Amino acid sequence: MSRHRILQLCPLSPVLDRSLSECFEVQAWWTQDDPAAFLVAAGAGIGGIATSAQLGVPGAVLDALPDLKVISSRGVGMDKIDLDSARARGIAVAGSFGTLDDCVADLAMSLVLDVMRQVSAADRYVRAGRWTQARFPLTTRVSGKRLGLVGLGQIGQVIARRAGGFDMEIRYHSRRPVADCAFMHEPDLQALARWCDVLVVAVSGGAGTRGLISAEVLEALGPQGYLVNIARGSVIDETALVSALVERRIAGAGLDVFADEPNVPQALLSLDNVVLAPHMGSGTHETRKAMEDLVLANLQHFFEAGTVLTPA
Ligand code: 8YV
Repeated sequence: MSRHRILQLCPLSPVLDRSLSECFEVQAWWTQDDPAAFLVAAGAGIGGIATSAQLGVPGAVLDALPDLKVISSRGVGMDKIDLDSARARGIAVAGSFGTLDDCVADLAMSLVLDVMRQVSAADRYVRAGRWTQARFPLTTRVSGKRLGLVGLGQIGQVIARRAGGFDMEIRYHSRRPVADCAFMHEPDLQALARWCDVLVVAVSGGAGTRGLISAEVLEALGPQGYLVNIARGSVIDETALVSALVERRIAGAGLDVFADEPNVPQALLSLDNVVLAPHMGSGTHETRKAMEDLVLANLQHFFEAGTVLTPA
């Protein structure tokens, strides 16, 4: 029996790459000398795509695959996949939903703790031998403070649970209030920023949230307020954020995501009130394995049963 042909857009992991090639006839898009010519010559008959949230599916690839039926992505961010076009063509789209919420929420809390208690800065202080000269300056208490969540989806809800363990008071902003939710919904994002001690961004990326954390929101957060972003760089007006941090118009930021990854604004590198992480929210052995297992399982389930297990 001939195997289903899938297009793999990027290397995923040695184990997953091998499993995909064992189960399907895989065409490796990223190894093609002329990817556009390859799609013209070999695009027909390709029924599936394996990709990652970071890469998504470029529009030109989607357009060049007339027989595409399923996209399976490693990750939950769908901001680089044109879901409307996929839906219009009846293409099933799957993400790694349900696998990474804990680890991303853990990292969000790490950044909250680090930027407010200055753990990374203190580590640099000790290593530089500065403790022998002077005591480390006082930091900011986390327990019992006010945490404002931008987005209360699956990851946001786990962050809220974690923050509850630190006796934090929680309010959230989203387009619509979440049903049966104990936390107060704040329809005005600037009001949430004014209210909270730390604003944690956990909303989906994409056109609908681009620049949501604007200069005005940062101004409302104010010189005592901290910002943490584990969502997408695009959600924040990064130019406004950099000047707010440089000029200390907000207290600090913990950032796992950036507008132009892996490039981080140069001005942030020398600031001690900023914690910088290399988009590693889901990056644990356990979670990446679960995500990768699901990339394969979604494709297999689709070709056997016509549906994906974790649809977008
Ligand atoms: C990963 C992510 O960094 O799930 C997402 O949307 O951004 C992260 O989990 C990455 O996309 C894994 O491929």
